[in-house]
Amino acid sequence: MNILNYKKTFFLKSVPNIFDMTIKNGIEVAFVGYSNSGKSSAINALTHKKKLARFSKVPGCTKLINFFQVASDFRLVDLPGYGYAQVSMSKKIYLKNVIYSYLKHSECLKGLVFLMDIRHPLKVFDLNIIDLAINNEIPILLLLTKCDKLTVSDQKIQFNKVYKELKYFLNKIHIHLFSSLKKVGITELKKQLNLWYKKYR
Ligand SMILES: Nc1nc2c(ncn2[C@@H]2O[C@H](COP(=O)(O)OP(=O)(O)OP(=O)(O)O)[C@@H](O)[C@H]2O)c(=O)[nH]1
Ligand SMILES: [Mg+2]
Repeated sequence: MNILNYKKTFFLKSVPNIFDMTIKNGIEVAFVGYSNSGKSSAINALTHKKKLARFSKVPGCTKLINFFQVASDFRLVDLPGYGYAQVSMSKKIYLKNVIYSYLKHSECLKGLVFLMDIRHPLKVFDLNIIDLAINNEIPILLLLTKCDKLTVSDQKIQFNKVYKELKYFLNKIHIHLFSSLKKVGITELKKQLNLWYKKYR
């Protein structure tokens, strides 16, 4: 039975930093990944709303932590993307701190949806965040995004590469192909969110 109706999701609030978030109860699942990896598009695809999480052709657009309410006790969190080349070093460090402090200090975070462009997975900063999440016992759903950009055989090659690299963590990380454009992996994403919600509510 589908316990959550993602179509009912609405924008709740944006904050520059976790310490400005006043709601401290309920369950949160955060979407994290490089700038342009497809976080906002995934939230839009999941909720069947074209512009809920604003997405832009200009990467690096999302600078705030954006909260979306699916149910009174369940929120999706769109974290700022990291690693956008055009951003100054001081801004990069600032964004990294925003993301790290959210991951370390959110009392509501119960799962991480980790988005990586299937063509460029497991970059250094991705690996740092995976480490941080594992050390903080936050389970991860890894989505290899924009899979529509590769042939099926190249998708398999990339999937296997990531699978091998993360083989020691596969009890904590699930990996799926994903495309917001072609609606690949959305059922798996919903299933995982529903599981986390059921487990922690
Ligand atoms: N082909 C294809 N393009 C996609 C897909 N998902 C996102 N995109 C495109 O990739 C670009 C970035 O997508 P966003 O969803 O804004 O990425 P983001 O991770 O939210 O980026 P930041 O907010 O900068 O961190 C946009 O131009 C999207 O249209 C997909 O599944 N397939
Ligand atoms: Mg975004």
